[in-house]
Amino acid sequence: MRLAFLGKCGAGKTSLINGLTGLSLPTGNFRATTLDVQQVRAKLIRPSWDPPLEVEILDTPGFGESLQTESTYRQQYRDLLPTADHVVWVVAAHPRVFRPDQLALADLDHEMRAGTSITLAMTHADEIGPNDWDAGTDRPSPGQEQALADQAANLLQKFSPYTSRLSAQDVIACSSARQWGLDRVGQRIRRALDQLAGTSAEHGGID
Ligand SMILES: Nc1nc2c(ncn2[C@@H]2O[C@H](COP(=O)(O)OP(=O)(O)OP(=O)(O)O)[C@@H](O)[C@H]2O)c(=O)[nH]1
Ligand SMILES: [Mg+2]
Repeated sequence: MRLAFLGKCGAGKTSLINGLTGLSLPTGNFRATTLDVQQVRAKLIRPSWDPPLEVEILDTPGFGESLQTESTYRQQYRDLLPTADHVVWVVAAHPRVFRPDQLALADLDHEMRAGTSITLAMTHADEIGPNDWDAGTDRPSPGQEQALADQAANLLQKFSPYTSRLSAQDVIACSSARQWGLDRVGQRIRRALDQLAGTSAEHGGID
């Protein structure tokens, strides 16, 4: 099974891959970091599943970084998307600008195969307003929980005109920095792959 991770530059694609697999692919703090498509075989360690599911992962350079990189990257996405069994679209929860995602999705949705579904991973959940992560329980504060629910609905509304592959259950909030919500992302991916493989088995736990 082949998973393609797409999203805006710096959205947290590589960090999420690392969190789901235990890999240590390079991430960057301020500058575009994944500059070429990276293809790696890895085991999904979230949620824990015996035996662990081995998948092929395509990490991609982020769109929206610059006018100079845009057309090259778009062509790379067009080339790889027909080969993907599932797409993890990574979007940071806190910014308010989704035009680059809309443009990319409008351009790329028809490149995906008919049976390919999308997980919308809403990363950086720890940074959404009111930015008061509950350090005691290591999870979003009640205010952040509300903001994440609102933002999930907002994202669904923003993305839905450009794809019919998304419903409310496909939008999953998570934080790679806090290792929160990653089991739910893994669970959603596995459900999609199970469906593709023609099984309805449910596996693993949810954090
Ligand atoms: N607070 C917080 N920081 C995160 C999270 N996910 C990623 N980051 C940080 O965001 C920055 C960018 O993360 P990357 O994983 O490199 O993002 P990317 O989408 O792969 O970036 P490109 O490869 O440049 O497109 C890094 O400093 C990460 O540590 C998160 O959930 N919460
Ligand atoms: Mg990256």
